[in-house]
Amino acid sequence: MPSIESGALSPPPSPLILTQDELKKIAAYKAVESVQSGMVLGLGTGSTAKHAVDRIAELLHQGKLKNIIGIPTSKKTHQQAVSLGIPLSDLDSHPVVDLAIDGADEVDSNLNLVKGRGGSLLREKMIESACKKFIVIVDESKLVAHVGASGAMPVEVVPFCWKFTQNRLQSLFDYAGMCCEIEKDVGDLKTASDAILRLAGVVEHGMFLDMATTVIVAGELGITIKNK
Ligand code: ABF
Repeated sequence: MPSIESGALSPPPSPLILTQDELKKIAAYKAVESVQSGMVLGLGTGSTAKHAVDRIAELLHQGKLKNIIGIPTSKKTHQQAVSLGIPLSDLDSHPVVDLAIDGADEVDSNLNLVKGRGGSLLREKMIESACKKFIVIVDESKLVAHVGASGAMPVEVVPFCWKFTQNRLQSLFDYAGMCCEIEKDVGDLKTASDAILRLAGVVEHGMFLDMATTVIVAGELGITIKNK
């Protein structure tokens, strides 16, 4: 009877272990399947969104996508898109965006997001609040039980006396722990959002509440698509 021990049979293939970046690429490519010719696209920021921008450019150069206008969510994405030859514009010229594809730092079970640890939350939120459809692309490591579980909440403030503003944020929610206590201390995320935005000196924060229309999660067991 041939056996593995005898060398007659090859061992079963080891399960395919994908790297985090391969998972990000899978999620990104799946999202780009929703891109149609003629769309005005919000181009996201971060290592996951980078794959989506690369894929959009590839399809443009293959002639499989035409007449795409990109609205970049950061200077880095702007540079990437220029280098790839994606035609670009801005919200002033295109106040309605057909589709935005972007990464996130956290996704909770209600599709609420934490974004902005890459430092581009204001542009991201402006563009993604102007889009008809917002697809978020993540690997499974970004899934959290509640917003703020994996780290600090990004808050963009004006440079003028930023330490003063930081201290007010700290006292508002014991800021260092805000992320984990937010739903207990203030009842709900919207209340916390309003409280942060009322502070003079705050420009915007990294909670993207009720904004994602679809979240594509790539994990070791496959792709999960969550729709609002
Ligand atoms: C961006 O993607 C930011 O909002 C967020 O911080 C970042 C996540 O980056 P990555 O995809 O590299 O994890 O949209």
